[in-house]
Amino acid sequence: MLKIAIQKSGRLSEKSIELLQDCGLKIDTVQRKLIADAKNFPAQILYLRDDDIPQYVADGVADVGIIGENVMLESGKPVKVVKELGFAGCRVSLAVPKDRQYDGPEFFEGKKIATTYVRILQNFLDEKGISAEVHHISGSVEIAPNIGLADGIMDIVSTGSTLLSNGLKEVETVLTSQAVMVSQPALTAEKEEILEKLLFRVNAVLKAKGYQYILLNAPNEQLEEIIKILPGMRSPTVLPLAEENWSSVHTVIEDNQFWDVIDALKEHGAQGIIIVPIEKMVS
Ligand code: PRT
Ligand code: ZN
Repeated sequence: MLKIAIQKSGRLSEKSIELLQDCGLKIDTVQRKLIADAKNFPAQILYLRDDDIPQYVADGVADVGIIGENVMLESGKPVKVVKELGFAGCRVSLAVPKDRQYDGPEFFEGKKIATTYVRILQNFLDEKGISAEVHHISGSVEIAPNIGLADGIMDIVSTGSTLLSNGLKEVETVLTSQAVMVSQPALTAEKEEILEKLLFRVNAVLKAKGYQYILLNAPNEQLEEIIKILPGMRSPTVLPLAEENWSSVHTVIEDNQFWDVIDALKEHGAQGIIIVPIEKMVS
């Protein structure tokens, strides 16, 4: 049995559940008790606060967990990243009031900085050889400069609108973060085997997310050119159409490549172009 810790409620919860469900795990999402069994996979889901997950995984209460890299690094717990999951992307950045002149990290020498991420901030300051006063705040960090509590802050930034609406500007990206699956460094052979199985499925799901399936009809005399345009995984499938001298071409393309090739495809007479999402991809 593999115990998988995910965030109970917050920015990571829905995506974590969706990922596990896409991997074929049947999870009861209605009740969200502390622990629930997956019905058709040897796993148990633990719903926790994200900040508690590194500790639980390090202690072996959970075997793996899904958290933001920021939370993992801030915890300083001995857990290892087994898979980058590509969602909940954000930056952990330093910001100062927008009218302050900023010429580099030396700005913070002798200044007060408010943050939730004390460890990450201290590591950054040590690396730059800067000594500053670090104030730990657990929420609404962005208001600290306005109420005179700090000269600057370090916080999570996604679109930047929170900083903007508080009259702050982002001046240093200390860390870029995404959701990751972490595990205990020493799993038993049995758990390791279940994790391998899960990771195989996770890879298939994530890989499929970056690709689309394209189908189109092409006049035979243009087939060679059209195939050259399509940046497929291997050579595309070509099937004859009922209409003479026409073929149907199927292949896989990367998510955003479609718009790069559409004009060229049309120029070579491609018609009936269909793009469909791929659910799983195993290569
Ligand atoms: O209750 P629990 O402790 O489990 O959850 P939480 O409140 O600590 O975390 P939650 O659910 O807010 O975030 C979970 C994880 O999502 C974080 O640890 C990050 O890894 C990731 N993440 C991605 C974000 C954001 N984007 C984000 N934008 N976490 C927080 N924010 C907040 C940020 O704190 C700031 O207030 O959004 C604001 C900034 O957003 P912009 O778009 O205005 O820049
Ligand atoms: Zn949290």
